[in-house]
This record gives sequence, structure tokens and C-alpha cells, in this order.
Amino acid sequence: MSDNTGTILLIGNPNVGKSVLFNRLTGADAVVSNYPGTTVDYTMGKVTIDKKTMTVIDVPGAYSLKARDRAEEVAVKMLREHPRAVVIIVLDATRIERGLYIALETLEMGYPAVVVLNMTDIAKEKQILADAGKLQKILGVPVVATSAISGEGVKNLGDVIRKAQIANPEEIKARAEGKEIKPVKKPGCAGCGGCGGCGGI
Ligand SMILES: Nc1nc2c(ncn2[C@@H]2O[C@H](COP(=O)(O)OP(=O)(O)OP(=O)(O)O)[C@@H](O)[C@H]2O)c(=O)[nH]1
Ligand SMILES: [Mg+2]
Repeated sequence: MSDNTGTILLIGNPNVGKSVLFNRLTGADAVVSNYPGTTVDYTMGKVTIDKKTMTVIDVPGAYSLKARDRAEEVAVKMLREHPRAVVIIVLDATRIERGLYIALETLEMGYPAVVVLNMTDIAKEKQILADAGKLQKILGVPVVATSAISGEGVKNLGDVIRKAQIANPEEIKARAEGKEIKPVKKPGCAGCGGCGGCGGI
């Protein structure tokens, strides 16, 4: 696990399943609070990974970190308040492109991150291809497919959080343009768990 303060932030567009994932990760003892000075609620809970108990924050849904409403302002403040957090970026597998904007903005901030492709059950039903391996290769951080509603993939997410990686925006751009980037083992890599965060998939 990378050096952090023991905080995990769940970030992503509204309605992608962050809260259902949050409940699956943290169980029953979550606390709902009002973000100071606003009417925006957020939820905090705990998860234990590798005997280390971490605080998980269900950050209000946001499309961008160039905040245009209160919820987005709170999302930005929460990221700034936790500069050493691990971030779980949640995308809707049926509309990946829509979530990539805030995903890239968050990765550019230099947080160790994991990407979740949630709603894979709906993607399958609609025959939408959600290629976690390809996305992982482009972003250079682990990508996990889940269906938060059934719990599928959530245990795997718990395991992969330990392998969160800091992305390199230049490399993402180059890979998205189809250029081959030589894999570099990054700091914080737990070794070859096959997460792909080092680019070695
Ligand atoms: N079919 C399916 N539905 C899901 C899945 N995950 C979440 N949902 C449903 O999608 C809706 C939105 O889920 P939430 O967890 O509330 O989404 P959110 O990202 O927390 O949304 P905001 O709090 O508005 O940012 C709910 O009706 C969930 O039951 C999933 O994997 N599959
Ligand atoms: Mg929510």
C-alpha cells in the first residue's frame, strides 16, 4: 500500500454507484455528515485491508473538478483536504467516456488511484463492451470491473486498493494516441500482483 494517511476517497459522476460500492466496502457503521458551511451531505465509514483500518469517504458526485455546483465544490475541497488519500474513481461501464473527464482530472492531481468500472451487469445486458484491461493499459492504474448491486468484483476491489498507482498524464496521452510506452516499475508497486498498474500487463 502506498504511503498515505489511511483515507480512501470514492470519486465519480453522480449516479455511477459510489454509494452502493461504499456500503459494500464499509458495511453498517457509516456516519452521514453535513459538509461544514453547506447543505451537502457526505458519508464516512471504515474498511480494513491487510489489517489496516482505513477511512472511506463517499464524496458527492461530480462531473468535473472545475466546480460548477455545491456538490462539486465539496468534492474538490475533500480532495484538497486529503492530499495523501488513495482515490477510487468510479465509472459507469455503460458510459465510460462521460466519467473519464473527472477521472483524468483526478489522476493529474497525482493521487494513487484505482478505477472501478461499475454497472457491468447493465453493460453486459446492453452488450456494451467495457474493456477493463484496455483501460488499465491506457491509464496505467489498476481497473476493476464491478456490479455493486450484486457485489460482483467488490472483493477484488478490496484487494486491488493496495496496488493503487500514481498515473503519468503524459504517458496516458501518448498511450491514448496509440504510442507504445516502455513499462516502468513505479514507486508504491506491491510487486507483480498482475494489477497492471506498472504497465506490465
Ligand atoms: N444494475 C446496477 N445498478 C447499480 C449498480 N450500482 C449502483 N446501481 C444503482 O444505480 C443507482 C445509483 O447508485 P448510487 O450508489 O446512489 O450512485 P452514486 O454514484 O452514489 O450517486 P450520487 O450520490 O448521486 O453521486 C442506484 O439506483 C443503485 O441501486 C450496479 O452495479 N448495477
Ligand atoms: Mg451517492
